[in-house]
This record gives sequence, C-alpha cells and structure tokens, in this order.
Amino acid sequence: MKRQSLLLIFILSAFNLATFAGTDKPQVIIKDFKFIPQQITIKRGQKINWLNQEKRQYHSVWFEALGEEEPDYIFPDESYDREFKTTGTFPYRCGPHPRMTGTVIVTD
Ligand SMILES: [Cu+2]
Repeated sequence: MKRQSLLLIFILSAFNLATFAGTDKPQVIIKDFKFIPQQITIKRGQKINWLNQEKRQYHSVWFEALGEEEPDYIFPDESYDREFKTTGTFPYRCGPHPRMTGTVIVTD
C-alpha cells in the first residue's frame, strides 16, 4: 500500500514537470552583447521572452524594420515579452548597440 502511494506521487510529479515544460515560452538570452540564439524559429501566436543576463548593461529589442518605436530598455535580470501574430522573418536590433542583431522566424 505504501509502495503504491509512492509510485502514484512519482507519476504525478513527472506529469507536473512535463506540463510545466510544455508551457515554457521560447527564450532568448541577452549576454555579452549578444542575442542567444541569434536566430529563433517559433510558431505563429507564440511569445518570445528575452532575458537580460548581463551584470550591468541594459539593452533593447527593437523591430526597427517594422517601423516600430524602440521599446523600453531591458535592465539586468529583467525580461521582455513580445507576441508574434503573423508569419515571416523579422530582424531586430538593440537600440543602443546597432551591431547587436537577431532574427525571429515565425512559421505556421
Ligand atoms: Cu544592447
């Protein structure tokens, strides 16, 4: 009886972990003046989370080619979310550091 309970707990825990992993948002790490990965492919309707892991430096995620205004800076340990509702290839850059570039590819 005791053994069965332990087994049940184990199965439930494994299920919870799987559920959690399934809801994870695609993530881009910002570190050492780079977007990692530099190119990311997602499904239409998904959100990407950019997380700044620098010690001191702020950055931004700016889709300049879409004619958008530069969003607020992302400071260390802060993150930024953006949803992609249309398919396509979307290049972006960091506002203060034009050499920091990345690309989002959105597929159906
Ligand atoms: Cu930057």
